[in-house]
Order: sequence, then structure tokens, then C-alpha cells
Amino acid sequence: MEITAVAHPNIALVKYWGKADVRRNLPAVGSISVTLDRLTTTTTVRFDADLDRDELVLDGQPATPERTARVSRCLDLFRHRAPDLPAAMVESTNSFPTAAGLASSASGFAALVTAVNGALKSPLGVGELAEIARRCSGSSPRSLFGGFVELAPEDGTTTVRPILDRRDWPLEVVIAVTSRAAKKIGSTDGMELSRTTSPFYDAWVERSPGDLATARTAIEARDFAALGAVAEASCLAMHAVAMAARPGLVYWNGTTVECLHRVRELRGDGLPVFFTIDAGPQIKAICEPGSSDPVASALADIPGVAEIVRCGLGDGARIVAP
Ligand code: 2P0
Repeated sequence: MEITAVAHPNIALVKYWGKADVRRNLPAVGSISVTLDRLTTTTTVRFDADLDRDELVLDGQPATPERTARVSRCLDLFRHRAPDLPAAMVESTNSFPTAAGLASSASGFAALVTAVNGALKSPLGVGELAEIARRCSGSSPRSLFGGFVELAPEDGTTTVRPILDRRDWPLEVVIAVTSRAAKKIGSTDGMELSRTTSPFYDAWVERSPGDLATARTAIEARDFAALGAVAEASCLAMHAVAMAARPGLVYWNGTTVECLHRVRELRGDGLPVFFTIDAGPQIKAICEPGSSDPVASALADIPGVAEIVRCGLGDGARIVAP
């Protein structure tokens, strides 16, 4: 039995940073994201009784033991519900750099759980599937849906729901890739260091519900200026929390900062654009429909920008074969 699913990364406009329960990977705060098109993870899962253990091939190469173990732990969450699932060969390919702040774990686990679910005799409902995805990667349930998506903590678990269809507000995203190196400190470790050592962490958690409400209202009203204001504030607050950890976490390079200022200048000149930055050095400029051309060319001109990737908003994870 071989099933292939695809999923796209998502970019949070109101950030998830920090866990309420590390063991169950329960986020301390909700988050709101947009799912991208174009950047794609394609994952094929083949359950095979002749395999001794789960195997992972990532971008054509046998994966590290750590990555393979993480995928195997995800498969085990399905085995709790379907104990006769044999070992699996998982082949996953990203059309973009892995682990460099382009949300490869979100699209990776969204594609994985969607493919595995398609192989089950009785597939799980989206709530249970999102719970498994969240335990594997806190941002991945958001990639199960397309367009604008909210992940909300709720009574010791989370719910995930679409807020607005991509066709109803087709924002454009310009990603300035400023480094292709994998980051040194992953999100999971960065969040824990922030929770345990950053003096700003509690204020961050307290502030989050207000930011989520502001962003939800702005999305429902297609109010670009209001969404940009809360998104930049959420991004900078997340990085401030991380920078104030001990030792401080600085995910940016000099080019990231140049791009941030350029986006604000462009906005000052009248272009509808705002930025966000995840746990890596890439900068993502979110643009109103039809206004990304001048943003892409302005960011491409900044020394240190290695590549510009342009996306629209995309669909949720789905099975593509058989
Ligand atoms: C976000 N990030 O909301 C934030 C902003 C990174 C920066 O969600 O620890 O890699 O596996 O639950 O899934 C990172 O998400 O973290 C993330 P874990 P994951 O997009």
C-alpha cells in the first residue's frame, strides 16, 4: 500500500512561540497563519511487513537517525489507534531548503499524516489528525488547511480551523532567502530556552489572545493595514522574547535587518506590504493582491539576498496518489 500526499508550508502572522506542555507538544499560545502555494513537500508512505523498522529518505538521501526517529514517533501515534500498521518506508522531498526558516517541518508533517491517514482502513477525522500532527510539529496542523488558518489552544488540546478561503483575499508573499544554511537552534529548543530563561516570556503569553483577536478581525474585514500592524508586532515581540533568553537567540543576519527596513520604507512610499520573520534569517514580505512586483525587485536588489521566492496562498494538505 503506497500513498502520496502533498502539503505546503505556512507562515504565521500571529506567532506560536512557547509550549504549555512539552511532552504533549501543547502550544502556550494560539497562532494564525497563511498557507502558501508553490513551495511543496511531497511525501510517499509505503507500509511494508518485510521492513524491520521505519525508514526515511529526505530529498533523495537517507535521513539522519534523529529525523528518522521523529518520523517514527509520528507513525507510532497512528499505531496507538491502528496497532496492525507495519513498518513504513517514507520518502519526502521538499522543493525548498529544509530547516532554514521556511517551515519545512510544518509541510513535512502535514504531508506525512495526510498520507498515513489515507492508508488506514478507517481514516481519522480532521480533529484527531490535527492532534497527531501537532504532537509532531506544532505548526503543522495549520498546513492541513489552505488560506488563512487559526490554531487555538483549548482545554488541554488544540483546535485548528480555516478563517478565510485563499480566493477571498489572495495575498501575495515575497520570500527573501538570505541564507540557505540550516539554523543552529531549532524552534523546539529555542522555545524552551525562551520559556525557561527569557524575562519577557510571561508578557508574551499574556499578550497573545489580544493579538489573535485583532488579526482574526482584520482578516475577516480584509483590513490589510490592521493585519500588517499586528503581524509585525507579533513577529518582533517573538524575536524580542528569544533575544532576551540566556544565552540570547538571534535568528537574523544583517541582510534580514536590511530587508526589514526596506519593507518599511516601501510601505512609507505607499506600497501595501508588511514583513514577518520566523525562527531563521529569511524575511517574508506579505503584499496586497497585485502589489508584489515592486516589493520583489526592491528586495532582490539588497546585497546578501540570495534568492527571491514568490508565492500566493495555497490549499491544504491532500492525497495526490493513488
Ligand atoms: C510559527 N514557529 O508560529 C512559529 C514562529 C517558528 C517561529 O511554529 O517545536 O517547528 O515542532 O512545535 O512546528 C515552529 O514550529 O515547532 C513555529 P515545534 P515547529 O510559525
